[in-house]
Amino acid sequence: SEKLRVPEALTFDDVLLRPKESRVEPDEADTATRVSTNVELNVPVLSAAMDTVTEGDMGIAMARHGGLGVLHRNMDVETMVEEIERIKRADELIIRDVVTASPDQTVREVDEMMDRRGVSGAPVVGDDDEVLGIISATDIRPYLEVGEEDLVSEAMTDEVVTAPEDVTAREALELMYEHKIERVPIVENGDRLIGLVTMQGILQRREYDQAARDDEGALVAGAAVGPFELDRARAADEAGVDVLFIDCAHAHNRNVIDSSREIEAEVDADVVVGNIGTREAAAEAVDFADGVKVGIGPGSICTTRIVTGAGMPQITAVSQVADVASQHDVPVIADGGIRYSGDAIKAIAAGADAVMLGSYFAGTDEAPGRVITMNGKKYKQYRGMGSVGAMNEGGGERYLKEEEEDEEFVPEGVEAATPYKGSVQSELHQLVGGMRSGMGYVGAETIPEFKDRSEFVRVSAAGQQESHPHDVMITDEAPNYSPD
Ligand code: RVP
Repeated sequence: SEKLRVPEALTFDDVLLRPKESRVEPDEADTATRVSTNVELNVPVLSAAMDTVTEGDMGIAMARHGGLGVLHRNMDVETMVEEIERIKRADELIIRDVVTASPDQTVREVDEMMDRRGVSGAPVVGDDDEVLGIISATDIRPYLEVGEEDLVSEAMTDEVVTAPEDVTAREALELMYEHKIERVPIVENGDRLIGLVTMQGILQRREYDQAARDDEGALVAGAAVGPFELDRARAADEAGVDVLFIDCAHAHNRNVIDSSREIEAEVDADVVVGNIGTREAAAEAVDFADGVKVGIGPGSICTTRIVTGAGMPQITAVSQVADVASQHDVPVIADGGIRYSGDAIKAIAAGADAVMLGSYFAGTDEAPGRVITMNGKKYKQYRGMGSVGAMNEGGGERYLKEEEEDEEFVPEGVEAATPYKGSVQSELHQLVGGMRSGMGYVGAETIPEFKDRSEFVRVSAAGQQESHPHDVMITDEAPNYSPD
């Protein structure tokens, strides 16, 4: 029958990268990429918009290491705004939320306050925020025990070196060097305090030389919004989010596309539309979107394909969408199903510009939730946003229509536990390291070159078995491989 003349669709385990002549050492491979038309990353990796994966801590960690965290939307709009601001402020040169002292506090009061707020120095300001001096632990030390009731105005350093708002890190460092100081208050209109630059802050920024930053040097931030959540989209945009992700299990839906268009027209941030998995869906989305996200059912905690019978194996889905999106110069993100670094680089070979992962990062310290112990092993919770637990907390909209909200859920995800993994930094190191090595095997120095140059071979079941360690008993676990 016609109906049974069906096209084949492939996923990660069905293919391997064909090795090619190479002059590229893995550590020379450049992983810079675009996640959306206007936002660049230094590593092509995103953490999933899931309530057991990405909140502010993960967002900060991902951006510091060159990628992007996408905040989930199972939090109210105000909380999301705070989390976006937290990411944007994390590595700012100028601290805006400055801890200040007043001249008529006692030394003891200021000492306690600095302790409580975790700072080792504070500008001293008058009633109109004019800078009168600066007080640090060094100024306070001689007053301990004997002069604790003396006033700040006496103990502070009153010759203060300040700088204007447009100071660069280099200029601030020069001032600090010249005057042997560690803090420079930032002032406007002569002496009104508006911020503070610290030596500690500058050194911290320097540590993250791979960080993904916006034009002003702040970390990049991403956030998910429901396809009909115009208010959330506006609020996140105003808070300074760089990329908004329209978060929908099946974005190739008339209402979702129309509403996404409206959101795109209203915000300054880039808008990525997803998820999709076919050429036709891509053709609709690339018409207005700054990026498209691919994945119908590949997620580790996803039961969409089982429950609904619909889906698209991920390598085929990515390559179909990429065929269309590349003609419009719209970046593609491969979302879901990535277990190993090899899967991630295969997704890029299939045409993705970046990959999004949930389970890979859910067990790290930076993911929300606490560590649980079962049978002497450590785990963290990881659940689908279409699971009963997540939907009860507000994520349901991704998987069902609004009018169904009061009814019993038909979930499309499960709730699970995933091994505890420690810091996300070492996970990213393995993930990106493996991807670079993959670029080396294909002889490509950059992501665009790799997308062009890579070719797949088809793998049989026997070939697949050969790929994994076989006929041995693994004695020591590798940091980047565990048998499923
Ligand atoms: P994985 O990395 O395989 O764990 O997949 C993560 C992705 O799975 C998410 O980015 C999202 O697209 C998808 N997801 C999230 N919740 C569910 C679900 O409940 N079905 N699916």
